[in-house]
Amino acid sequence: MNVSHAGFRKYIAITGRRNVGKSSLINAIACQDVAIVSEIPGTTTDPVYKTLEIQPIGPVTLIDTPGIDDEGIVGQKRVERAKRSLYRADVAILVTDDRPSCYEEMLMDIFRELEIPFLVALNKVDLQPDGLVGLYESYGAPVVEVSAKERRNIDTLVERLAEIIPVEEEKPLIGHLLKDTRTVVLVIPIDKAAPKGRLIMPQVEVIREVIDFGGTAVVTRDHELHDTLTKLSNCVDVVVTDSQVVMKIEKIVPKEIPLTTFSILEAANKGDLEFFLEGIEKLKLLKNNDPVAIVEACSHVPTCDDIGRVKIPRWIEEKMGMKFHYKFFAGKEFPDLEQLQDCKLVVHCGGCVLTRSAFMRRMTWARRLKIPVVNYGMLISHLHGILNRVIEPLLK
Ligand SMILES: Nc1nc2c(ncn2[C@@H]2O[C@H](COP(=O)(O)OP(=O)(O)O)[C@@H](O)[C@H]2O)c(=O)[nH]1
Ligand SMILES: [Mg+2]
Repeated sequence: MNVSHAGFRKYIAITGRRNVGKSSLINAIACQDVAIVSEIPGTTTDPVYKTLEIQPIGPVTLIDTPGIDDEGIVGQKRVERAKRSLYRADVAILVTDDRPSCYEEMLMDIFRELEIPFLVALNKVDLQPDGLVGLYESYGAPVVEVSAKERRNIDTLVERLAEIIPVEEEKPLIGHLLKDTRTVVLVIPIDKAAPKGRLIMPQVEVIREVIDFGGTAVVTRDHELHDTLTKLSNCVDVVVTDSQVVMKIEKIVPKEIPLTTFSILEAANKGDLEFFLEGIEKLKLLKNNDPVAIVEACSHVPTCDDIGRVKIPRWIEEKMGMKFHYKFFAGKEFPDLEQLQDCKLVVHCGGCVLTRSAFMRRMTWARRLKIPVVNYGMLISHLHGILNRVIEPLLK
């Protein structure tokens, strides 16, 4: 049985035509009246979120989506609205009480397109004629017969759901790069943008993992790196640097010593390295004045030499000879569909204030919107022509 690890809340979208029993099913799963159940079709007009804990899945948010067959909207608009309510979903339930119609087919197509695993809840089993199960199974979907009203088979439905929810494997951040010397050197420049008197999250996390793995972390500023490496007789497994000084560090670290950046460790740890590399490839397709979103997860006060607002646009102009139409976003909420719609690229910060799950959800969202994403650090390394060197240690 798949059990989600702590803190990773799963989003479950409950979809289907009007009046098939979506809201009733949410109530049955939650064992309480949370969604409005009514006999008048179309009561649920906007997605409604209900957060709870269900076993064996753990913390979940149930999304009660509006009926897909709403009369007011047709065609492409209908598809768009259905998709919109599904972008957050980790998994979906297609509720139905009848033979598959064009609406059920449309939803199954969307699930496949957005790569959302789903199952069919054949509801109102208390009223139903036989033979519907096979019809849905012929679409390759797992089917569970339930009665939301009588709370029949709900536990089986939840168990089947738990089986199809994708589980993210825990990956090490740096532990796997410890080799012979079990020593890493971390380069942390202390410039104007560095917070006073403390280290930032990715730095702390890397140090913590090195000692968890029984290794040694040597921490130094960029100015002292050369001396530090000499003192260690170059006997180190890897050097990890802040991306903002990577162009300078690359010249100091001898070629035989693996070099990477905090951003790359984070991207690899969150499973996004490949996705960001695709984003780097897509840079070639950008044209002058294309809209580009610069997205920062924390809302710090921008400094005069702010990385997102000043340095990155400047390096893009210097190295690519291009000026984009930048849209800046900051804060806990990822920009929504309208805000990102015409953007050709998202340049995202490392996301150190976000939990792993929150960050991955943003990347899933962007993937589904088909907007390429790069993170600050990887873009900086790419613009300075050293991305290959700094991703090399992670590709082994
Ligand atoms: N007989 C029967 N009726 C049900 C069942 N589940 C829901 N209903 C009824 O179907 C109607 C629509 O339910 P609702 O949950 O509002 O559907 P929604 O529009 O999909 O959210 C209500 O009258 C419910 O009481 C069931 O398992 N059996
Ligand atoms: Mg409803």
